[in-house]
Amino acid sequence: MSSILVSRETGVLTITLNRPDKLNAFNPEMHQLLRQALERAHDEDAVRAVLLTGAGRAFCAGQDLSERNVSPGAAPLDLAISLGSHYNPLVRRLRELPKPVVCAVNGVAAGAGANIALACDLVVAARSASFVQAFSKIGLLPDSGGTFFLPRLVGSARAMGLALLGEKLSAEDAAQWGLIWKVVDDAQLMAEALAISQNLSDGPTKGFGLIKKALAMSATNTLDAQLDLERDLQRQAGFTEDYREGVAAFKEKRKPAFKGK
Ligand code: T3D
Repeated sequence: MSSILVSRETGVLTITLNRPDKLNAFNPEMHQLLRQALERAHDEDAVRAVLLTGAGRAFCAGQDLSERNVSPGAAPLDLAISLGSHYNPLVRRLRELPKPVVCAVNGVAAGAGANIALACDLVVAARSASFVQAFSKIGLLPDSGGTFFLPRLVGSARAMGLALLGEKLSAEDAAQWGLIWKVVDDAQLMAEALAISQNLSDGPTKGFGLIKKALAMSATNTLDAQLDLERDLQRQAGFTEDYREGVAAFKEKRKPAFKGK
């Protein structure tokens, strides 16, 4: 059984983390297959939105700790190698993918699993799901962008509490705190996440890519720099076929037929 399942329905590429007996914890094979799936999402024009979810009762428990030999006498582990070769490229790929990525958090999202969910563009969680910055329980700090995303999403007081205490945050609280887009009943999760993904896949893909870029840059830009960036990106957006179609459809009072071009 592959540790990553990939399927495409119209413009949506669904990627499922598939190590349910390990709560979909990451091992090198899962990293490699996920990387390949995201490369496909990047390269295939027919893919216009990505939906990421997990199989079984968890979304992802972060790094598979059974792969870490910490027995007395074992050589010290250089975790920078793991972050540099696996987790950091994954987060960069998700953020830089010029297409929207929806994450359907079907259960617990812990450690890097929580922060990979937060690296996606829209997070929809099942009511029974939870988010755990489990790192501090094993002497680590939040990685996979956690120290970047958390304070920006929920403010520094809540970010610090989540990171230091490593307690489970319910999906309801995550939505209320602004950590995620929305929470839905468990039975509705996949239908809702798929509907959002399909809606996005019918949208102006190039414009969506520019929205991702502009919001990412706003984290560090001054207002002046951001205004200049908006001017430059809007120039690109205005040159797309989808912009022409959007305006034409508005004038003709019909639904636009965007092509992602
Ligand atoms: O090393 C590097 O590359 C550095 C990068 C690190 C990135 C990270 O993600 S570090 C953080 C790693 N993750 C964790 O510390 C989370 C550990 N897991 C938990 O805290 C809890 O299991 C959960 C909160 C995720 C779920 O709790 P619960 O009560 O629902 O389930 P459970 O009973 O704790 O776990 C169920 C099984 O899954 C259990 O196995 P067993 O006893 O039934 O055989 C448990 O050991 C296993 N499991 C859960 N998480 C992991 C795991 N096995 C391996 N690795 C895991 N991360």
